[in-house]
Amino acid sequence: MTIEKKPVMSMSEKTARRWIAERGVKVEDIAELVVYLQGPYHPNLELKEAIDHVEAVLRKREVQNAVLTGIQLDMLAEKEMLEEPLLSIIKTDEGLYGLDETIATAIINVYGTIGLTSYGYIDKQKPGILQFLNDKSTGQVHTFLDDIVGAIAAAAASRLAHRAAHTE
Ligand SMILES: [Ca+2]
Repeated sequence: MTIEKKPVMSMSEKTARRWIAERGVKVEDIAELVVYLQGPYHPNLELKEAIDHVEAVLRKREVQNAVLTGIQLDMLAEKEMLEEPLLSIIKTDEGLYGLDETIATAIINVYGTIGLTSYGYIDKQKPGILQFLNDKSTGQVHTFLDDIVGAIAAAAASRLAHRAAHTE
């Protein structure tokens, strides 16, 4: 009898990955942001390598906690299941709220503060999937998810840059 050994994915990781997908974001979309950030420094960077770094970021418990918390609040706001004044603040993505960015910072900090610059940069440029998440005309609420996606990309970019610096 052979015992098949598979890496066990925790409930947190499974749910975080499922929710990200259900909210319209693919791992490839986040990896494309990593290529956007690191492409200028690593011209041979392929999407597949960027995907590996995104996957590694998603395996971190701190990241899963941030994803679960942020997306949960987005979903509850979308279903109008939060109480005022928080409902309006999150639904309208009020500029001075700021806790969406605080949660994103928790993700970036897993790989040190170096990711902050990248996060700030794509948050301004809003390339690719970030543009979709900021499109208010869909009726969906992505107040937390846009920052979470940007932060996962920035963290994956930091990880990639760090690895590259140690192998070149
Ligand atoms: Ca936001």
